[in-house]
Amino acid sequence: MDLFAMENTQEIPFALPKIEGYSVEWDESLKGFCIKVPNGELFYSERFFSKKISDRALEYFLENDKLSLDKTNWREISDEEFSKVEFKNIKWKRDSIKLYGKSIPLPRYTSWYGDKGRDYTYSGIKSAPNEWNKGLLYFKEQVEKVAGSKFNSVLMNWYRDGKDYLNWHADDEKELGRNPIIASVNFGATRDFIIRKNDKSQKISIPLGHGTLLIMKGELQHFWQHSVPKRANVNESRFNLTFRTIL
Ligand SMILES: O=C(O)CCC(=O)C(=O)O
Repeated sequence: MDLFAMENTQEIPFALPKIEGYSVEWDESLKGFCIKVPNGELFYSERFFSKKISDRALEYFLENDKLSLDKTNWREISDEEFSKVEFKNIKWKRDSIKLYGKSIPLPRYTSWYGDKGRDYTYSGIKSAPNEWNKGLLYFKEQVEKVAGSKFNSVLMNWYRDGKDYLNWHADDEKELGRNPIIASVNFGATRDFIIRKNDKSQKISIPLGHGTLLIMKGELQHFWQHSVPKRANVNESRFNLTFRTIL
């Protein structure tokens, strides 16, 4: 018996607007909440992955040829030093976006994995996928069982601490199809994942913690945006994996 998994309670750990169009149901077999919001659906499992697996994930993502996992302050490593570190399992990189003719580095590291040929473009950055590895395939297979969908790619985000963030956007690129199912897996520091209606009339703050799975589906990407805002009190790294299907 996995004692950590039993920490799943049936009390949803975040607030939903108390208005029409919302409903929550605990699914005992999936150990998570099926949530209906206006024009969209979510699935939330707070401790989908055990503590043991989640702790191993943190090591796995950071194993490298130079720096000690627990003693390194990743915020203090310059981009040049970072580019010389060879990570054993994940090919982390710092992308830049073009804004008003200027090249601006993203406030986080990213990495893209997937089936051959499943290139993906977001924020003007075109990424050819790295080849799947054992660890990522393990996570993919676990979330596919719950999502009821097969994924062929994953976008990884590494937020070094609360100063790293992600701006408002929707995952509405045409390669993802009309109503994409997107499975978000999270390890490390808990961060608030905020979703808001496109007209800003409704907002939900969803804590994504060590081992949490969140699935977004239905029409959500057409009617809602999401973001991960800065949090001054967060000093630890957080890793997010969003599994997707590129058509
Ligand atoms: O870090 C997260 O929870 C969100 C990631 C995300 O929305 C994205 O990469 O598009």
